[in-house]
Amino acid sequence: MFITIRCSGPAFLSALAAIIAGARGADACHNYYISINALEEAKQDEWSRFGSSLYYISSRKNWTESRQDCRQRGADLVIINTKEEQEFITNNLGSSRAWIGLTDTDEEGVWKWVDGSELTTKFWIPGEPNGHGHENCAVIGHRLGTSWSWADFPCNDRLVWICEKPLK
Ligand SMILES: [Ca+2]
Ligand SMILES: [Ca+2]
Repeated sequence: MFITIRCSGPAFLSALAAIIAGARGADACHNYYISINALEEAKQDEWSRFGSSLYYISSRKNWTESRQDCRQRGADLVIINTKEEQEFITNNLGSSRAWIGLTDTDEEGVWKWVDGSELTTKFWIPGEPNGHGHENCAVIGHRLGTSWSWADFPCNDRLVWICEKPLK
């Protein structure tokens, strides 16, 4: 069992999202007949660049474990500051939901990014966040009708996640 991905950047992220979503098969830039270990190894050092940051899309963990994974990589969960960054990520996420670095765990209803900054530019879908004290971590890629963007989810759900780190 093996995985080979002969592409990088957004194409790599698309391939990865397809794999995570359960795709099997091959195309021009990748073929994936996977063992989980091989997938983990393949992903280990695969970062994608956009603007002045590098991005990494992972397998599935809860929010806290996801953040730990990012920090072990010298990064943190993604902080989304602009519409363009939001679009870059949604375009590369495929059909997955993923944790982002946004939580209201410290104070219910007060959403903060993992760097401590307050939430200013928001991409909540209509009706979200709606989880009150039960949903304190934010995901990107949630769908509700025709809307597709952020929602609050229970922090212990196991989802893929997105790390971000500055280019050195
Ligand atoms: Ca909450
Ligand atoms: Ca919610």
